[in-house]
Amino acid sequence: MTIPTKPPARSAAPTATTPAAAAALVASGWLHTAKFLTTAPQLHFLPALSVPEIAFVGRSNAGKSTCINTLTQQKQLAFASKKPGRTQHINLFSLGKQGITDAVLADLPGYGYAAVPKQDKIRWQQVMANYLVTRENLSAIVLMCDPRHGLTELDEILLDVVRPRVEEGLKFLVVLTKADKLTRAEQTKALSIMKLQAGGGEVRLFSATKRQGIDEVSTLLWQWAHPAIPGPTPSSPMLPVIPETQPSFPLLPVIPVKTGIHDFLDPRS
Ligand SMILES: Nc1nc2c(ncn2[C@@H]2O[C@H](COP(=O)(O)OP(=O)(O)OP(=O)(O)O)[C@@H](O)[C@H]2O)c(=O)[nH]1
Ligand SMILES: [Mg+2]
Repeated sequence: MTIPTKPPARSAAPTATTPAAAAALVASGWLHTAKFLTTAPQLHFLPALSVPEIAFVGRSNAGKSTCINTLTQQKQLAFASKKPGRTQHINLFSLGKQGITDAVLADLPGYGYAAVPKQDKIRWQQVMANYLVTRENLSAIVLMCDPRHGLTELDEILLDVVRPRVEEGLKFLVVLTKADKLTRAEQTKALSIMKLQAGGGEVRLFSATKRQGIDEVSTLLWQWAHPAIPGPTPSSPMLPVIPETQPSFPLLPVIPVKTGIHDFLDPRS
């Protein structure tokens, strides 16, 4: 007599138990499609694109490249390094299922690293300011900020540079990086301080090492890149829809001293 054997258990596909988890699954599946698209030392080398572009900006060493690698679940898509100033070009990564690009992530060079020669610093800050002001398909900015340092003068100048575009509808998110370096209480405090400074704008805690905040940030980026779709898939209205007519984002109180792009090129930084 042959004993019927049990069919081997199938490896379970990831399932979501809540609408938020379902949304995060869709968002991370989308982010995992990231592919290197191009790198540009200057703005005019970037291809003109019509899909939404989401730029990661912030101080050198804040964790921009690491965040991109973590969200896309790829170890070396963006170059991350202990040595500040690792990213020196604007690097674009395309996203989209079935090979159809529907958004692009941009990893920008960091600013504020003291050891960079002055001329290089000015050149890079200029490239960046030009990018933020003139890149037509730029639809969202993720400002990476190490909560142990808070917003620096250069971050605030960057906010002033992008403020007019944010008021016209550009999405804005502050990611508090390296949250693993803070205690729970410090994280809560940093989050509420930044929320106050961001004037009601989006703020999230994030840690690449502890894999904290990945779902929240992924879901938000997915929503921003797919504003016409009400949920993670057209048939499942799971994500809260971000109203198209959001009130203009007040960000930070206007800083009276430094307000222009030229101040962003502050050679003292
Ligand atoms: N503990 C901890 N370290 C992190 C985290 N994210 C990044 N780092 C570390 O911070 C350092 C800088 O990370 P990068 O991702 O290269 O920073 P960047 O903002 O891209 O830097 P530039 O390219 O110089 O502008 C690296 O040593 C990373 O391993 C995090 O969430 N937690
Ligand atoms: Mg980098």
